[in-house]
Amino acid sequence: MATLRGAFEARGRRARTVGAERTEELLEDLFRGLERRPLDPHLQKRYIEPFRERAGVFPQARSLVVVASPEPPTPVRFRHRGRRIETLLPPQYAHQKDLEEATRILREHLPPGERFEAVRLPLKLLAARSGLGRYGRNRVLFVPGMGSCCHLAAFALSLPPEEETWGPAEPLPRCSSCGLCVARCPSGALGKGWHDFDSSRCLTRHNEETDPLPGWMDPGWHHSLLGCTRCQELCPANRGIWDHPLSPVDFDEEETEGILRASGFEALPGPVRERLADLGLAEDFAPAARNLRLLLG
Ligand code: B12
Ligand code: SF4
Ligand code: SF4
Repeated sequence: MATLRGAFEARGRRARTVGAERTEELLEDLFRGLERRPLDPHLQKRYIEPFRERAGVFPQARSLVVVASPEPPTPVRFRHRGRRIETLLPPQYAHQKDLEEATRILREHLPPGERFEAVRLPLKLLAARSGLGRYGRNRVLFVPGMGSCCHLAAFALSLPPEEETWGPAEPLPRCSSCGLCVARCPSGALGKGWHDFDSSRCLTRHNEETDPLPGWMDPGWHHSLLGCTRCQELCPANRGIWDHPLSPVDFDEEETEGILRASGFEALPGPVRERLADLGLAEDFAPAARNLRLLLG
């Protein structure tokens, strides 16, 4: 029978399995690092503290599988008052289909009676420590063949791990003679050292939320519906990958006006909702619409 790793690879993904008991080591590693270099308090509360609950790691779980699915950026184009506005949605937002496919692969591969659950854990660290990828200086994880254009997900399984690779998180070797991402970061969130990252200055920290943008942030820095592409788009490790985006998604004059005026996602016409949902922007509709207003100036 093919391995689980092989089943993911056959469908264009990459995966590693480790013992479920690694969860403890993973969280110790993360929280130890955070004591020395704390994250923005809002991010810590919203995303990091919930990791302590080990959601999805069910009591009988014997392994974790971490999966990288290729996901290049998506051009998203609008027409507004005779102008054409071109934006690029960074990788990882339009991931719903990737998750569904990963779930399908698990369902097909696992023998009847075996169980799996999606888990909520620190995915970059899990991927780095299991040997699936390496950290770039931009703090994003690079996976062979996908660069940083990938969505990460992890699942707990009732099966034992197939073959475990577990070691320290490793940096991307080419970063030591590069540093382009540091120079490109518009807000100074990235510093020169490996661990120099001020998450409170990252554009993504603010433009994924509906709170007013901080006064120090130049609205002209925004260039995407959500997130920011600057520390990935010219990265040499993404060459030949970043420049093969997914098919563009277009919104005409009327649809763009509708997005700008809508009281919420549900108020939009069905076909517009569908396209936004495919882009992963249903839940984040409010910040995305605010960011579109910024892009229109
Ligand atoms: C919180 C969060 C954010 C926060 C904080 C970002 C951050 N760097 O932590 C904000 C909102 C700012 C954010 C932004 C982005 N995010 Co985010 N985010 C997350 C989330 C929910 C948790 C990440 C986390 O654990 N952070 C805590 C920090 C402390 O962990 P860490 O960076 O891994 O660092 C620890 C160690 O690994 C080690 N370490 C750090 N750097 C290095 C370097 C080396 C060389 C070594 C050896 C060790 C090491 O030290 C740290 C302390 O222990 C994950 C989803 C998930 N469940 O994991 C997505 C996730 C990490 N985000 C993702 C993405 C794509 C982004 C953006 C690129 C989005 C965008 N702009 O378009 C940006 C990138 C910003 C950046 N330069 O980091 C993807 C990353 C995919 C990938 N290939 O790496 C994830 C995995 C979501 C997903 N499911 O795919 N994100
Ligand atoms: S731009 Fe250069 S330094 Fe930054 S992640 Fe890519 S290779 Fe590393
Ligand atoms: S996502 Fe943008 S703001 Fe955040 S670190 Fe990267 S370049 Fe800087």
